[in-house]
Amino acid sequence: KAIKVQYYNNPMWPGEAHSLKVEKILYQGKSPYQEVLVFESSTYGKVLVLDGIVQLTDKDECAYQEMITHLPLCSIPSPKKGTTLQVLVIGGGDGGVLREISRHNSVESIDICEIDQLVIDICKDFFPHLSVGFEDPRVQLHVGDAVEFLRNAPEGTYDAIIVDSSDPIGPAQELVEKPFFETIARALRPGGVLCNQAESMWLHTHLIQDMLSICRETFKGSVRYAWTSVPTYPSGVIGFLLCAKEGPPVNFLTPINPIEEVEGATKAGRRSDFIIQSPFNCNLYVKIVS
Ligand code: AAT
Repeated sequence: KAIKVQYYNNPMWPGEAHSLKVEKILYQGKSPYQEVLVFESSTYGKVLVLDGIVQLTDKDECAYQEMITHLPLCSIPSPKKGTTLQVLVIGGGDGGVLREISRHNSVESIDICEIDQLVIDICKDFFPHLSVGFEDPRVQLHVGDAVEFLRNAPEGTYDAIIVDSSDPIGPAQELVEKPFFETIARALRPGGVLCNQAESMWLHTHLIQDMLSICRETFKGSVRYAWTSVPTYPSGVIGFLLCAKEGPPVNFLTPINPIEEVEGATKAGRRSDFIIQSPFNCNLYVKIVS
């Protein structure tokens, strides 16, 4: 039996589809926001699907979670003394990004704003090696819409904001629009950084170009596009928009803040050693528009 995910009637990838062989359907349900499906695949382990789109699989989640987390966190200077960095995660209800942030001991607090309680609960049942991220005592969970959360966030608070959100059809629609980026810039402290899930350069060139120009207007520091390979995402590639707010300069090209393991923080996490060893050594940065 095969399950059709990322089917070809989706305007995000017209004319393309992706199939995974299903061993067993483990959960099927509906929240007020989206359809939630978990199945055991024959080659990628368990798979989380929202509204027919793969969000993560056991086998390749590491590449995505590590890149979206360590690209921004390794790009900001480590505080001279103590743990002072304030980080915000948007989306990411599976907990994988929290798991990766928890490896940085320069981080003092981690807010997460996820819209869908069902995603959080289901991942606790089926993806414990990701939801382990919620066990970090620095994590503060806010269940709600990120647009609303950021509108009310105090100005100049966060050192890093990571937008681990779904594609812009459904509850994440407003998360690619200019007003959203403006509220992010407002919530960052000078020199603070944003890392935003930014789709595939093979499929979404226009969306990426629009996001890049919005970000170049909104963030006066550097704005870069990076990508990594995630075989179960459409076209096998996913990108990230990296933006720095005006302030102490950030260039995103050289890692300056190491990943200092926090004792016992993520023991249950599974990681891809090869990426962790040198997140910036591979040819990550692709300039899409000049
Ligand atoms: N780390 C797994 C990858 C994801 S999960 C995206 C999460 O964003 C989902 O849990 C979804 O419920 C949440 N989300 C969507 N809209 C909002 C919103 N407005 N406010 C807060 N959270 C939201 C992303 C996979 C990317 C797939 C690329 N094709």
